[in-house]
Formats: sequence, structure tokens, C-alpha cells
Amino acid sequence: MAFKFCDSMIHRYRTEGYVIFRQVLPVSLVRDLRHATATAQEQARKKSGQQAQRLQPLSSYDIDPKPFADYANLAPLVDAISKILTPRHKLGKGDSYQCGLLLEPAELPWCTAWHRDIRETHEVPDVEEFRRITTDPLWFNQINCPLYEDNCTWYVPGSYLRQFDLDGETKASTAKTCDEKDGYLQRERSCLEYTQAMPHCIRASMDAGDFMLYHPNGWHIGNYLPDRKRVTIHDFAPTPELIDWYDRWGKSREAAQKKRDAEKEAVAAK
Ligand SMILES: O=C(O)CCC(=O)C(=O)O
Ligand SMILES: [Fe+2]
Repeated sequence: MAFKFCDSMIHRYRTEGYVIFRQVLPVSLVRDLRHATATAQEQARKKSGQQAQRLQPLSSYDIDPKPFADYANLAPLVDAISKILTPRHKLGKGDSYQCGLLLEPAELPWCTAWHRDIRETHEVPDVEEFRRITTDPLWFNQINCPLYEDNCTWYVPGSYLRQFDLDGETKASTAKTCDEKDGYLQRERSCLEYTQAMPHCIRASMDAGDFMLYHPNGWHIGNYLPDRKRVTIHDFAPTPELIDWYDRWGKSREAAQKKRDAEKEAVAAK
């Protein structure tokens, strides 16, 4: 069924931290995007190895930008984002050519750890400011838009609204995922068990042409199988203020790294 915006999606996003626009990309656009990304795995693996999880930004690879511009300007999508967030939130700065693609690994199942993308301990530029903005539904956002059926992403609804972790979340996220020595099937099982052990998690089961908008500082994970083809646009819809925040964060991390390097050098010189 064709996508239709519903006001309850606004409530859902604000309380749960995620919403999925089902079948919002038309078939013709999915076709063009699949065509443009036909060699994505090959290119990513050449650069980052067989287990490459993504390529980013698109502009560093040999990928036709045209269908990504069509995606970024797709009227029902632009409209839905402007209602859930604001009209000032723009997909990929208007062309989405800076976005990434999430891909399946070539050889072995694996999963990321359960995580929140940014915490106040991650050298944020201003901790007080971060505490204010991280639970603001209109500040951080992230997008997964699958071009093939995608069951990799799991999420803990509502977790972005609190900065403290529950004991069960700490326990689940710090548990062992899988053993490096495990074979294919054991890794597949261990990663699934690790993923499922997070209290109150949901699996974002998606089909080609769906679009998930989510808060990246809520608990989430990616769990990957080589035999499930994955090409999922990984993007965000920032305001100019959010772009400025990421710039400031980049500088803050650079300065912290410089400080650590200088401390190391000082110890070594003693
Ligand atoms: O693969 C996914 O859907 C999530 C990836 C992720 O959370 C990350 O790389 O930080
Ligand atoms: Fe993440």
C-alpha cells in the first residue's frame, strides 16, 4: 500500500524515538537506487576489507549521485520529515550525496555492540548543552532506508529520553557477543542471542522502500549476516545548527586527541 502520513507518527517518534515510513520510495526510485549501488559491496570491500559494514560518504566512491538527489527531494518524504521534525530539517543537506550505505559482510556473521551513538563522555563540545539537546526529539536524528529487505537494526523504544542506563541495559550491552574462534553458524547464533538479550528491544523489520527515522542516542545495534544482501541508505536530516554542532564536536575530539598525544609524548620523554 502506498505511504500515507498519519499524525500519530509524530507522537510515536517523540515517545519511542523511531518511526518507519512504510513503502515511501516508489518502485522506480528503488530500481534506480539499486542500479546506482550495484557495485557498492565490491567497492567497499576493496577499500575496507571483506567484512566492510558500510561505505561513506557516497561522493568518495564511483556511484551515480542522480537517484540520491531524487531520494533527497522526494516530496512525500520531505513532507513527512518536515512534519515529524521541522521544515528546516533537510535530508543530506539537500542532495544526500554525503550519506552512506550499510552493507552485508562478505564472510562471517557479526554484530556491533548495543550502543548509544553519542554520550556526554564522548568529548562533546559542551556537556551542559549536550545534556539539554540529547533528549530533545528535534535535535539528533538518523535514517536507515533499505533498498532490499533489512532485518539488521534493533532499537530500544523510548531509551533516548533518558541519559542514565538501566542495569539490564548495561548488562546486555557489555555481555560477550561472539568468540573470534567460532565458526559461521555459532557466530550467527551468538550474535542473535546477544542482540535479543537487550530488555524491551524491538527489531526494525523493513522492506525495500521503507524509511526509518530514529534517534541515534537511543540504544541500538546492527546484526549482520553475509547471506542477507543489504544495501541501506544511512543518512540524517540536519538543521544548520546540527551541522554546526557536529563541526564543533569534530574540533573538540581533535583537541582531546592532541592533548592525549602530548601527554603520551611527555611520559615517553621522562
Ligand atoms: O547497521 C545498523 O543498522 C546500525 C549501525 C550502527 O548503529 C552503527 O554503525 O553505529
Ligand atoms: Fe550506531
